[in-house]
Amino acid sequence: MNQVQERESSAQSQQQAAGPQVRSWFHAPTNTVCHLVLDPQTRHCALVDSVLDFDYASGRSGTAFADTIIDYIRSENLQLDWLLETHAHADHLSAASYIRQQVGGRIGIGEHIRDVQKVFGDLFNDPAIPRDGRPFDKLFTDGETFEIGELRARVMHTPGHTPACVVYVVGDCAFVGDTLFMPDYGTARCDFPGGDAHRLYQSVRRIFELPAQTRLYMCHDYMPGGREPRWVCTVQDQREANKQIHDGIGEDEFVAFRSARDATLGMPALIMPSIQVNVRAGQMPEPEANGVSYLKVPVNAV
Ligand SMILES: N[C@@H](CCC(=O)N[C@@H](CS)C(=O)NCC(=O)O)C(=O)O
Ligand SMILES: [Fe+2]
Repeated sequence: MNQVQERESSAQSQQQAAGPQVRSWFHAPTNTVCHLVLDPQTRHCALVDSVLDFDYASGRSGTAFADTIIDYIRSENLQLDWLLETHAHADHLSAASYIRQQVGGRIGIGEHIRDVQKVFGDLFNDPAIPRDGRPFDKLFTDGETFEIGELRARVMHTPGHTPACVVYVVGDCAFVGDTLFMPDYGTARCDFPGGDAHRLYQSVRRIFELPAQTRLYMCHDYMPGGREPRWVCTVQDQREANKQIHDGIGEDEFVAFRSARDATLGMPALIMPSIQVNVRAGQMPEPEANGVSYLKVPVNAV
């Protein structure tokens, strides 16, 4: 479970001096990609979708993957302004709270996380799960802008995979979370609570309206056909070649495909711990009287 792979984004060499620089780390156990976006002028940066190692069988969490990124931030003397979450992930635990504790930064997520907290607070019958957006530091609205050093970032609300999903557009880069995956894999599932394939289609069409050369950074790669992990391509690449949602595919065709595929998918292995931790911005539930923190499993409720 603690296998860590680190790769520099192949697109880094293509970047212009003044624009954002991106470095990415691939977390092999959950197929998740964590991206650091950096303003080279000021050395301020933001980290998108960090991962905490977690072995469900033993209930043990680990920080090896996060520590690799923390070491990089420290060794490069970077100032981490933001820990950005594209959504409340259902397949891995966020390391945002741990990383904030180590190197600072504010944890941001889309404002509709409140709805997700309510759904899962009710499912887990846990009054300790907040419903008001705490303990996130910042809830972003659609179209809101913010700074990473001198880089301007913009938030797009892109529901479909979950109701709270957002994309972060930073200069000529966009961190698309679980909307699109690489063109040879397709799109994210829409069968989680509050998911909606029609809304995902509309969200992807909004992403496709970004300039054609915008570099899109994926949150996951499932390495179809056993190829090497890949996580960046352009809007044009997606519009031309995404096998599930390229420009030639209409909404009804996409929704029919997505619904049929979703009906075949099992739940992610880590969905139960992930949801309980991620609606708390990556914090474990408060320890009980014996000092141990517990995660629940709702029996026959999902
Ligand atoms: N087998 C994986 C499943 C991961 C999964 O369901 N990924 C979601 C994103 S959180 C997805 O959209 N998958 C798309 C698909 O497989 O079509 C696990 O257990 O973690
Ligand atoms: Fe997801």
